[in-house]
Amino acid sequence: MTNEFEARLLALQNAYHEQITRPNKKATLGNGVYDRYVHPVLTAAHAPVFWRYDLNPDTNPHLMERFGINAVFNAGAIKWQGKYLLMARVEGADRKSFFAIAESPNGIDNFIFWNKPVNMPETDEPDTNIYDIRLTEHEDGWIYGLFCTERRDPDAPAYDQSMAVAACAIARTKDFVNWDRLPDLKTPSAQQRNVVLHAEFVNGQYAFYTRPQDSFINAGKGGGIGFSLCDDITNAIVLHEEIIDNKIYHTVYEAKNGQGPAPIKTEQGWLHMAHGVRNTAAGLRYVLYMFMTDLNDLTKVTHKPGGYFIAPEGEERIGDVSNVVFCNGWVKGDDGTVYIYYASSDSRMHVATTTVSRLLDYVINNPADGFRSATSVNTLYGIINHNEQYIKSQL
Ligand code: M1P
Repeated sequence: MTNEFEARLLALQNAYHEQITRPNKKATLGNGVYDRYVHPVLTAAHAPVFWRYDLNPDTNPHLMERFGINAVFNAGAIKWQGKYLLMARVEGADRKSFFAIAESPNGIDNFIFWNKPVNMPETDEPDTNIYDIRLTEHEDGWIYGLFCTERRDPDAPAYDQSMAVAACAIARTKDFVNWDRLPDLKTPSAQQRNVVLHAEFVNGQYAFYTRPQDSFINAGKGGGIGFSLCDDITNAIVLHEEIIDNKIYHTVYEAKNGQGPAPIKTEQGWLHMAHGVRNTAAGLRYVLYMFMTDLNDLTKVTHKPGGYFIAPEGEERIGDVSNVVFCNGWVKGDDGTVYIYYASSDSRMHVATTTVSRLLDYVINNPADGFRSATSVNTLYGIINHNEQYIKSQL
């Protein structure tokens, strides 16, 4: 081993160590609904040195990176055995994504990847790319991971190497190391992404949030967040998708939307996080929004504040796919704290913290979208008049 090799190895190990030990702290002020944090919680730089480098000086005398990690984003989340786990979409320099689990003792910093990425079994139809897992601890006793499996469209002409088919893959585990892969979900729609399993049985059946779409990128005539039931998750077929939250003209979810993680149960309803997409001259803009569904009728949206809950801000706005925030994982702590894990610009993971009671206040009391400029002004007049009366009452 040369001095140069040794020095380089030490520098790489120090850089990695700095990432996994850096304390995180709340950003100042915030909006009262949630707190952002100063540092991302998981990035490509969190990938262990022994994933990226051959550490043997005989076979890698220049200590070259042998396997580049491009990005770490769109993570499923769960609290398991007292630890906060993120099951991240790790994307190599070769553009292929896979899953790897990182754990933290407190949910806001010190995330460290387990030694090996997840070795996800395949069906008879191999996956070209897998991503965006949603973890659900189901009342049947299994922990399910529903994720997107992408394969080249079998009908694509040779000249088109982009046409793809997205479908919902289903796997389940009890330890996050050994996974059973079940057949992909079958639905009436041509393609599916952003499919999520509800944690409870509904009328004795498994319940899915779906996102029907006509083609790989565009929701087309499909779109909206669908709701479907099926008897057997080991051969999951749904015959009907009821759209519970549609895309709507001139909103932040005009072009498409998708359920985030599985909804959180509260005494007042199910809290949902979702992403909404609109088109701009600079490309698609992805933001997060929230709504609540009825405790007993999951197809009924009872509350939905207008606009976005989180939009990309500052450095979050820049990355491989800029102007994107995406959330497919959150954790509710026993004390009511909610850890919202969101990715920015398909590049890195962040956390925002809040509580169930703040989210309920937000969802119930923040004004709904009136869908027109005049209704927005009307809403604002209501707030201003209310404040005028309050200020007068204090004089
Ligand atoms: O690039 C932004 C996101 O695009 C897709 O999401 P959706 O299906 O809602 O358009 C996914 O590829 C997602 O992973 C990605 O973050």
